[in-house]
Amino acid sequence: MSRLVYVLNGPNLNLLGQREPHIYGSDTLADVERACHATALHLKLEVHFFQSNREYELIDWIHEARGKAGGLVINPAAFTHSSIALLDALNAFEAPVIEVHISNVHKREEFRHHSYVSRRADGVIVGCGVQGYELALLRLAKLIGDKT
Ligand code: CA2
Repeated sequence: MSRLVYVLNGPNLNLLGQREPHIYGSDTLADVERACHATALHLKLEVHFFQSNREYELIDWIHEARGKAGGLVINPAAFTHSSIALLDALNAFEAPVIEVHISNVHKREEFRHHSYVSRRADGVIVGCGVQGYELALLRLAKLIGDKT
């Protein structure tokens, strides 16, 4: 299986580290990307890291990952709770999907408790801060298997 992993980030995550540090911590998305590349190196994975505020761009990246990536990590941000289109795109992706949320969405408002993406995800990591991305890569490395 391909050791290429797409890491996708949804709307407003470009503001990470700049606002609401009590909820999302003080690391920026650039810090998260650096940490993902470092972890990927260790796990012999290759990471392609993306963020968009536009639903269609996230969908296009999921389509691009089809037949190419061995796994996908996604923090769909607010699209988690609203987007059937993202769910449909993920349903057309054949390899493992891990959903990540930096905050513990279950401790927050009721509308954050439901995720369309969780209907497709093979694993869900919530409330582990930005470390959730590294945990997701570790899980994908396990699912993809050892480098041969
Ligand atoms: O906890 C998460 O990772 C979320 O996916 C983050 C989303 C939120 O809508 C989900 O319910 C849970 C929000 C991302 C916005 O990120 C910001 C970061 C810093 C400042 C402002 C927004």
